Amino acid sequence: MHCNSLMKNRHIDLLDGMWDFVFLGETEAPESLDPTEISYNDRMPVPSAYDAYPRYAGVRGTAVYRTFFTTPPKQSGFLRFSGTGMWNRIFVDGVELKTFSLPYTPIDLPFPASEQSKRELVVINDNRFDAQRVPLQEYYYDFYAYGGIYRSVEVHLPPPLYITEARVNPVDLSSGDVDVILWVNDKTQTSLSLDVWVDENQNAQHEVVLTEGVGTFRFNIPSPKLWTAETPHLYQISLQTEQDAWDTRIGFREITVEDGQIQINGTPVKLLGYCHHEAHPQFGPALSIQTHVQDLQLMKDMGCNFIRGSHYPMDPAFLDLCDELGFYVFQESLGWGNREKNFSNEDFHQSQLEQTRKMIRSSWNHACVIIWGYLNEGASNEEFSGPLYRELYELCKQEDPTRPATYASMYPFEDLFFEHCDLISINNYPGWYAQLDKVRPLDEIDALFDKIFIHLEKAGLSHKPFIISEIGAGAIYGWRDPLKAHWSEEYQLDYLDTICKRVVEDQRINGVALWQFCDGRTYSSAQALQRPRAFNNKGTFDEYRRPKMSYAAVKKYFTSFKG
Ligand code: ADA
Repeated sequence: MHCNSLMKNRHIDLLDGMWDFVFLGETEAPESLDPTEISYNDRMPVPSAYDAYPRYAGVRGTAVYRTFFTTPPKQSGFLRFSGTGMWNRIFVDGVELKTFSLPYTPIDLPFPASEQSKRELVVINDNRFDAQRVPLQEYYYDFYAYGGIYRSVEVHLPPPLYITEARVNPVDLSSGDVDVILWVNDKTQTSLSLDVWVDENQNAQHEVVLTEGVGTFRFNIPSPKLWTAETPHLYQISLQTEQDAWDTRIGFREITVEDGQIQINGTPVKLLGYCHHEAHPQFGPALSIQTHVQDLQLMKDMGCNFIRGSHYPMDPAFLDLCDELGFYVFQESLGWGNREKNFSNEDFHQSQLEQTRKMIRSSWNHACVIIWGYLNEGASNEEFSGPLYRELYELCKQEDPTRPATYASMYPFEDLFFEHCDLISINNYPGWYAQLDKVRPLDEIDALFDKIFIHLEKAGLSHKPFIISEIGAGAIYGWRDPLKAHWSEEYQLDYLDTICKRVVEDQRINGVALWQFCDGRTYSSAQALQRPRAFNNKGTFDEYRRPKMSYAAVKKYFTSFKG
C-alpha cells in the first residue's frame, strides 16, 4: 500500500519570480541568436507580458528571459510552460529544447540530465507578427497581442518511470464507475501496479496492462456526489505507484446534447454568462489568481453559470477556479476572423490542429469544461476553409467523445459547416453594427433572432442546440447621455436588457455568452478608429472591473432565471 502524499516522488518547483531580462529590439534573425552570448540589463517578473510594463510598453521585437533552477546531478525532468506569447525558443544549459509558437497553450518540454545541479533556463521570446514564425496570430485580431511568459513556469523532476498524462473519466453517474486511460514515459513497460486514492481514502489496487506506454482501467466511487455549476463537488484523485503519484481533480457530470437541448446530468440547462478575455490594462494577459477570483465572483454575483474563454485556451489556474466555484466553460483554441490567406497556409493549418489537441489534452480532466471550440469567426461561409473545420471537429471527437464541439460562427444564414458541430453558436451584433441608419436600432435584436430560427428550421437544423456565443454593445465607462446614444452606458443598458430578456424567455436559445465581461485593450493601429481609447469597450465592466449601468440589467435577468 502506498501512502496518500500528494506528488510524493515527483518534485515540482515553481519558477515564478524575478528573472533576468533584456529587450533586444528588432533583431534580424531571432532563430540564430546564441543564448550564451546575451547580456542582461534588467529584471522582469514571470509571469509577465513584458510589453505591458511602462518601460517596454507597446514595443515589438526580441526579448530574452533567464533564470536558474536546481536539479540533483544526473536528474532529467520537464519544464511546464502554462502559457506564452508569441514565439519562443527555450534553452536549458545552452541546449535548445524547442522552438514553438502556440500562444496561450500549455506545453511540457523534457530536458536532459546534467552533472551539474545548477541549471540555466533561457527563453528567447519574440512578439512580432510574422505569418511563418507566428502563424496563429494576426495583427488584426481584436485583442492586443503581447509578448512574454504570461503564465506560471514549473520544473518537474519525476521518478524514472512516471505517468505523463491520465484522463480520468466518470462514465456512470449512478454506479460511480470511473474509466482511466493513462500514458507513461517508458513505452517498453508492459504493466504498472498502482493504487487509486480518492480524497483521503485508498480506493483500490490495479495491475494495469500497458501497450506502447498506454493503459486503461476502471475504478468506482460509490454513490458519487454530482458536479454542477450550482453544486461543484470535486473529488481529489491520486494514482500512486511505487515511484510516482499523479494527481488531479474530477467532477461527476455528464454532458448530453439532445432534442435541441444541452443537458448536464440529464437536466436541460440554459447557459448564462460572458465571453471572458484574460486581460488587464496594467498586466495584459498575465493575470494573477487574485484577478481571476475577482472576475469569477463578479460573474457569480450576476447569476452567471457560463464563461466562453475567448479566444484562446484559458489559464489552467482559471479553470481550476471554475471547477471549484462552479462555471460551465466553453474552452476554445486561438483563432479570430481567419480568412483564405490563413486557411491556405499549411503552418496555420497544422498549428491549429496542434494547439487544439494540446488544449484538449491539458484541460481534459476539468469538470468545468463542457464545450470545445475553435476558429472564432473564421470563414465558415467559404469552401476553402472546409478541410480545417472538418478536421478540427474530428480531432475534438477523437480526443474527447464526451463533450460537444462547436465554433462561433458569424454567418447564421450562409454558414457551410453546421453539420460539423454539435451545437450552433452564433456571434452577432444586431442594433450595434446596425443595418439601418436609425437612432437606437434596438428592434433589430429580436428581429434577427426570429429570422435565424426560421432559417435554421428550414435548413433542418432545429434539432441542434443554439447558443449566442457573442452579442453586445460598447459603452464608455462613465459616459452618461440623456439621448442614450451609441457608446453611452444607457444604450448598453437598454441593449443588454433587450437581449437578456429574450434569452431567458426564449426556449430555443440554450445559452448566451455576452460580449464581453470587461473592456480590453485592442489594436494599436488605425483600426482603433472604431475602438475608442484603443479598447474594445463592450465590457459590462471597464478594464479595472468597475461596473457600468448594464450590470444591473444582466444581474436582474440572470439571477431571476428559474429554468
Ligand atoms: C467579434 C469578435 C470579438 C469582438 C467583437 C466586436 O464577434 O469575435 O472578438 O471583436 O466581434 O467587438 O465586434
